[in-house]
Amino acid sequence: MQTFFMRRAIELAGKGRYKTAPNPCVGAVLVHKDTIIAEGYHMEYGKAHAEVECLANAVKKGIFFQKIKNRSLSFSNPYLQEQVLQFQHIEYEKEINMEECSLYVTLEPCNHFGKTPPCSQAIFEAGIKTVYVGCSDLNANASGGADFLRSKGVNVVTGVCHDECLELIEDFIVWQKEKRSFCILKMACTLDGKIGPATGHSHSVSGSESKKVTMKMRKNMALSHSAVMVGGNTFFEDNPKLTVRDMQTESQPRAFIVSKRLPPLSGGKTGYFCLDQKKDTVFFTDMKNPELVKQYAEHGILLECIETSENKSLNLKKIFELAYQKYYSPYVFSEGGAKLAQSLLKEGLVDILIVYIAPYVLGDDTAKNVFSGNFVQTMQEAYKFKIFKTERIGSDLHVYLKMEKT
Ligand code: AOF
Ligand code: ZN
Repeated sequence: MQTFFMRRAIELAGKGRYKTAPNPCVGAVLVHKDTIIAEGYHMEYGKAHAEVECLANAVKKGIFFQKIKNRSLSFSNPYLQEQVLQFQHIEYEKEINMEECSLYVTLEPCNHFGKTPPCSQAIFEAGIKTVYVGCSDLNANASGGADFLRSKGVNVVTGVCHDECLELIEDFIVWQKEKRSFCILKMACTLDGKIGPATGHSHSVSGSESKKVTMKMRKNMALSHSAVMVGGNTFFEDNPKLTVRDMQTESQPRAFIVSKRLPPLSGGKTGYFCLDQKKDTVFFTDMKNPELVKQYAEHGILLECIETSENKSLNLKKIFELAYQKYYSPYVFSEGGAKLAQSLLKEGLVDILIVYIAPYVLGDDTAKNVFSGNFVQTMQEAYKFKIFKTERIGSDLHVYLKMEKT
C-alpha cells in the first residue's frame, strides 16, 4: 500500500513539471485508513508547496471540520489559515481523526522560511501522526523537516519508492549539485541515422505529428523561462525560428546559439530571426572583442564570450553553467545539429536524449549522420544509453534515452 500511495504522489508531482523550475516537482497525498482523502502538488514556482496544497485541499473538503468547529485548529501558515477561515462551514462526509491519517510526500518536507513558511510546521499543526517520505531534500537550506517532525513525536518513514522519487527530481538534482542547466537533446533522423539528404535540402525528415511534440517542448521551455539551443551550423544553414507555432502560448522560449561565427550586424534585412524578432537571444561564442559585444548589444543580442578548450571548441560545460547561473535557464532544449549533439555527449551533458526516427532510408553515404565527429574503433568506445520510453507519434518512432553512467 505504501508504494501505491507514493506512486500516486509521484504522478501528481509530475503535473508541475516545468512550472516549478528551478524548484522541484513534489506531490503529496493524505490517506485515512487506506483511502486517499486529499491530494496536492507543487503547481508553480513560488506558490504553495505540495504538502501545504494537500492540506489546503483537505480543508476545502471539510476534512478538518470537527477540529475547526471546536476551534482547536489554526495554522501559522497564512495561506492555510485563509483556507480554514473560508471553508470552515464545509462538512465532510464522515468525521476524520487526523491522528489516523498519514501523509505521503515525494520529497522531505521543507523546514525553512523561503518563499513560503515551513511545511514541517504545517504538517505538525495539522495533527498528522505518520509521514511517509520518498527521498531527502538535498537543498541544505530547506532540509531538516524529517528531524523536526520526529522531534515533535511524528512517526516519519523515509525511502518509500526512493529511486522513483529521485528520478522524479533528476532535474533538481542537476541544478543543486552541478549548478548547470538540465539538458534535453532532441535529434531527428531516418532509419539509417541520417539527418537529411546530402544536398542539404531542408525538408524535415520527421512528420507533422513529431513537430507538434517539438512545439510542446518549446512551450515547456517558455513556461520555465528556459531556452532552445542550436549550434552554429544549424543556425546558419536552417535559419530556424526556434519559436512556438501553431499552438497557443503566453510566451516564447529564449534562444541560445553556440557559434564561433556571428550573424552580420548590418541593419535592414539580415535574414536572422534573432536580429528582428527576439530580444532574448544569447550567442555563446569565442569572440572577446568588447567593442563587438557592445555593437551586438545595441541590436538586442547578447554575446557571451566563452573560453575554448585545447581542440578549439567552445567549453560547453561552462556554457551550461552560465545558462543556469547567469541566464537563469533551468532547462536547455537542444535541437542539434549533429556536431553540437556529439559534443554534448562527449562532455556528458546530455541528461535526456530524444530521438525521432522517421521511416525512411536514404542509403546515401554522403548524407549527414545524426551524430558526427568521432573516430570509433570498438563498441567499448561508443556512448551507451538506456531506453526509458518509446512512443509512436504519427509516422515516427520517438525514443527517450538516458546515458549510462560509466
Ligand atoms: C518546492 N515545492 O512542494 C517542496 C519544496 O523557495 P521555496 O521557499 O519555495 O523553497 C524551495 C525549496 O523547498 C526547494 O528547493 C526544496 O528544497 C524544498 N521543498 N520545494 O518548490 C515543494 N516540498
Ligand atoms: Zn515545503
